[in-house]
Amino acid sequence: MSSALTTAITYGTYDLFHIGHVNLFRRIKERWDRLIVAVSTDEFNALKGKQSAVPFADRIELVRACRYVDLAIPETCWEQKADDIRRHQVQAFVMGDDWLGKFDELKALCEVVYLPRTEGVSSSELKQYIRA
Ligand code: C2G
Repeated sequence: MSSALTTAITYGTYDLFHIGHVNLFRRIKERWDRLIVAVSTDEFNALKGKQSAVPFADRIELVRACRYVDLAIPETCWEQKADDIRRHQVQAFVMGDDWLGKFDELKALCEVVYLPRTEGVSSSELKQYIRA
């Protein structure tokens, strides 16, 4: 009896798509069968106080181009996570551990996992390097 496919979901801006993002996606796919990635729109980024260098239309296409990603959807607000988890029948909500504990309320709906960030790289560090 084959077990049903498992699905994980993660959320982010993914500005200047880099190895830290790819490491996260790859490690998620080592544990779950499908990965859904919700990419913050430019409007939601403004709510998060973030100005991304790369526009949403390109950021979501770059995420879609990643071999570990099965589906990419827009993230338009903080509150959509519970609906996304139900709609996509998600088994795990996964984030890097800079968010440790911040989404534990979702444990009522699915497994909540925080994975170690990749050290030494971030979109903001890349921006500073490019500006230098
Ligand atoms: N990340 C990582 N290692 C890095 C940089 C980022 O593992 N060196 C992870 C973060 O922990 C996060 C994801 O990559 O899980 C996306 O990071 P950002 O694009 O910075 O997204 P963020 O601003 O954290 O938005 O509703 C949740 C928000 O949309 C998260």
